[in-house]
Amino acid sequence: MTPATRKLIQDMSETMYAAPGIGLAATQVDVHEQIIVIDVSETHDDLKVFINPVLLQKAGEEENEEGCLSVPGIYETVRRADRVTVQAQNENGETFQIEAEGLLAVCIQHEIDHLHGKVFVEHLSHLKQTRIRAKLKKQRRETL
Ligand code: K2U
Ligand code: ZN
Repeated sequence: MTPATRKLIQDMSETMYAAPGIGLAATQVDVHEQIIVIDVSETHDDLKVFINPVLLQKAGEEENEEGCLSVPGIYETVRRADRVTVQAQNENGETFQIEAEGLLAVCIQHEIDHLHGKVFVEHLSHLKQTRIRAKLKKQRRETL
């Protein structure tokens, strides 16, 4: 773990807590490294760091209302697996595996999507995506 990566993780977790959010991917802060940070705890003191995360298994299905720091103001229901097994390295470079369910499973899938350049709106119907593009365009016009 280089000092630069340690600093990146520090910055990412601060950005996530300040948003406030429950997850953040390095690509969202314009750093193209396979790193995500997640904290779904009520007390915001259970930070999980996943380096080079890989989804080994997905099971079940659940729908959740999702938002995203990269597409502010858009909230839509997204269907995802409700249990996942993910393998990653931690801050000490050790490889670990965890089985997650519920909101943690949703967040892991949401953040790994970001690492692959995907945002949650791409899981929606084309009709909804068209409406969202129009809404974002209108938002941009209004803020200009
Ligand atoms: O990656 C991001 O954009 C951060 C999201 C992660 C996220 C969105 C939807 C569902 C799970 C994770 C932000 O944390 S959005 C804020 C938020 C806060 C509490 C619950 C859900 C979303
Ligand atoms: Zn997001």
